[in-house]
Amino acid sequence: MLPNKLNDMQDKLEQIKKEFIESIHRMTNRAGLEELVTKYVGRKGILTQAMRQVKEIAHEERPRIGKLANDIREEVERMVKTARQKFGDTAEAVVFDATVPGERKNLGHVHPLTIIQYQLEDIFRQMGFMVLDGPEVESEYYNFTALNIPADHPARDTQDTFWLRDGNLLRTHTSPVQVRALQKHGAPFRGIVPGRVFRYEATDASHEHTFHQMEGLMVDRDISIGNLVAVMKALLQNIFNTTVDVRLRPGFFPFVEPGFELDIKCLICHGTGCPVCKRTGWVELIPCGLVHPAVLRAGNVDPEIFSGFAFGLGLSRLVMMKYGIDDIRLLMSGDLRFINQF
Ligand code: FA5
Repeated sequence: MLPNKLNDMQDKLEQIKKEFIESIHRMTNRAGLEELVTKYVGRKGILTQAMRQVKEIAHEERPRIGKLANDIREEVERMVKTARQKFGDTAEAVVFDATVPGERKNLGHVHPLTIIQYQLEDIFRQMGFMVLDGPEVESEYYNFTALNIPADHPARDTQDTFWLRDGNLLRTHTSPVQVRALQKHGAPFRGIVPGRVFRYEATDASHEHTFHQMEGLMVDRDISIGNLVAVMKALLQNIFNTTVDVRLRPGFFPFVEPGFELDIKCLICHGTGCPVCKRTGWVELIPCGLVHPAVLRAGNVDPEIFSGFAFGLGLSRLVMMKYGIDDIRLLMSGDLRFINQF
């Protein structure tokens, strides 16, 4: 081979090396790196082909140029190995680029009913109440009879009931858990029971067939209406963070004596009258009273020793008052335009 051809080959190899080094330094991801590897050391790669031409060089110069080509190839392979480690093992791996805008993940969030339920649970836990659950498919005994509502009692008619074929029913209120809890835990007892209840009734702005209540029960020695009022005040102050107008009036429930209705001034119309408060300016929120001795006895608690108070908060209505929701049916509608406002 002529000397200038020899120099050409040497220059060519040096040039290939220079270009490869520049390219690999600019590389930002694994996929690009693999393309570069194919371009230089693939079967038809630039360096591979140049190495084949080494055979054409004069015999005596071949070892020197051959060594140069091999050295370059080894260096290329070393650099590729280091780059592969940097970009990770898979072809998809990419380098972290802090300037790329983040991907917005569509996370779910807690339903307004659950927000208030959790808030109530916190308030009551601080006052030493346990949080309980109870069955939604309930027996007639726990839903009515144990609560001092015998089969022929007209109070059964005030809670229109979904009866099941087997004689059980969908619980019409959370009160059945009062007796279940006393039977299980005995007295003294403090507990709340948030949960879903069902009534076979026509729906309107403040009535649903499926809605949420939260039962509260405190049984101990010398429990009075004073304890009941103090706990109701703590509940309302914590939820509303401000004073709200309430009124306490007599109410009849066979499982309390005396019984009350605690109403809150409607926070939708501020007392002027609207469909939610049926134009009265007041919303029935927390029926309550002192636990009837018959209920304590059903729970195996001696009414001569213990007394207690109970309440049945209309949780769905509380949520409506808290957030200014003017139709209860929105709560369970599943409409994301509504849900996403919370
Ligand atoms: C009861 O369910 C009694 N168990 C409450 C109770 C417990 C009284 C403990 C005394 C001691 P009432 O049927 O009034 O009572 O319902 C309680 C609350 O649930 C009502 O004040 C109201 O806020 C809510 N409520 C009742 N019916 C519906 C309905 N269809 N849709 C939405 N909320 C309702």
